[in-house]
Amino acid sequence: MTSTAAATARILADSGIQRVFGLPGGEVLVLMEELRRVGVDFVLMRHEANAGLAAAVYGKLRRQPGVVLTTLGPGAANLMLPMSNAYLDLEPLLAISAQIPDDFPASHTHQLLPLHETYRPIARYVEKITGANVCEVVPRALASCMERPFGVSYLTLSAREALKPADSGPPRTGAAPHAPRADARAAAAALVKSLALANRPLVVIGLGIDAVNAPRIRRWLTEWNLPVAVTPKVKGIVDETARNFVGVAGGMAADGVLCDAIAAADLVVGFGLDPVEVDKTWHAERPIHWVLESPNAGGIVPPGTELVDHAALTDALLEHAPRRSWDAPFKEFQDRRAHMLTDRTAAGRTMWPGDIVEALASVMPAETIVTTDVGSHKYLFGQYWPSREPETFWMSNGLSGMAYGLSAAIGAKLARPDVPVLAAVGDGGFSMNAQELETAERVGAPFVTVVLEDGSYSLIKLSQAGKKLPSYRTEFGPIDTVKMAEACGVQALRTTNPDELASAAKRAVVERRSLVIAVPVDDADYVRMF
Ligand SMILES: Cc1ncc(C[n+]2csc(CCOP(=O)(O)OP(=O)(O)O)c2C)c(N)n1
Repeated sequence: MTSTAAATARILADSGIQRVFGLPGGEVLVLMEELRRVGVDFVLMRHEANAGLAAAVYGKLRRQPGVVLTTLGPGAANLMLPMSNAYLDLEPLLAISAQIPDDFPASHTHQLLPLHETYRPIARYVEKITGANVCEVVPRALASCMERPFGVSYLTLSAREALKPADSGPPRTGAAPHAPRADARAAAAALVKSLALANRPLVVIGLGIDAVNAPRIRRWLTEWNLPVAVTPKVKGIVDETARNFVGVAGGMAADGVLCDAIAAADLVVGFGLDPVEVDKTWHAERPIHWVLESPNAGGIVPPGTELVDHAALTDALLEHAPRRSWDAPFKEFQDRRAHMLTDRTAAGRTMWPGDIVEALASVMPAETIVTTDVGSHKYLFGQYWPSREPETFWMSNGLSGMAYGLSAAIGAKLARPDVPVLAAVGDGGFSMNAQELETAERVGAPFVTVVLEDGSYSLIKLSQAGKKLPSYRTEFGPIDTVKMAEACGVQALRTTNPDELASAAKRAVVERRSLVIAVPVDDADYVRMF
């Protein structure tokens, strides 16, 4: 007899899932044991939210759903953050939790929550695993996560059901039919025609892009010498050190410059552009030539837009020669953007934030995966980290939830063990989940963490000032970052010198070990960048 837990584990293993992230309770121990038996590693983390965030990054990098497993009640409740993040940041996440068995008496209310009802609005597939349906619902949940745009599935399995015999049956994939697609050649011809009329075209690439298409899109942009901006979560899809790169549009530092650039464009091509990342309204006000191959977050397709296969479209575009040439039409905006990083007029006494980015970028290899937490430092790195390769920059942006940076770094390092990983986090976010540094050490996922220490939730403090409110309860007392890291078994140092920052980071990468570098910053320095 195969138990329902064993069948669940077998289906996950047969689907290529090698790791499940989570934090257990008594109700999931049988499933955990079955996972162990089929060779699926359980990545034990110190908070379910962190486990879910790490799982989704791990999964997306491996082109499969990330899987997080929690207990019922409080463990399941802690899934709200990562499931919301995966929902709004379009990351593939299968969340599995325990639940009170259906046949418990109605008087049993301890830890009973309406979990399916709670998560149904953000999970596209919600189901209870039973012995009768396990061979159908687990494959279907996995497949649903991978339907573009990626998203969330949620399954519950009670401890009692886990032990019941599973009906055998060939797993059904439950793959969704493809949405109808426009003719790629016709779509290419229409875009070529629009571009022929444009004096200042700007291609804005967004989260609806598949990284596998990066080489052909880069080739088209280069051959046509087209100005290009990206939204934060696809940083690296184009080489940000290239001449035609205009900047990162979507609420990062220098956003005013990017908004001005978009306003100055006479043609905006939204290549996989998903407004879920944009905290302004230009996407609704500007006419946009949409080039989408899957719906945007929330299943939205702008009226009149036909979906088109990006690979076929770009191949068709490459058959056309540009009908005109553009000579850096956004140079003024590119110069303004660059100036904001280097203009130290009235800089504070601590390390200039721009120097932190430059020092690290000068030593970290191009393939380094950078993760950020949420706050002023995200705006800084999101705009100015010079991403050079696809899938090398990870932030929470659709949701913008703190506690992402370290969790994402763990998921990224486990998915790409040969690539250096750098987490840039604020001292507020760091204190939310620094304990995961111990997880990283224990599971063999070393990375470099830079903690920008300003003693405040600076983005919120700056927002208070912007609203002419007094600074109130946005500053906190010091927790020694170095001691905190050391308490988790990770070496750490504090520096005020960019050269020392660069050489320490480089040494840690060469020696393949974790290092935490605390860098005091003055939050006032951010002001002129935003
Ligand atoms: C979970 C969560 N809680 C609150 C917020 C609101 N918030 C956005 S940025 C920020 C400040 C973060 O402070 P810190 O991590 O020190 O980064 P800094 O802004 O100083 O760079 C806060 C509280 C959020 N985005 N996510």
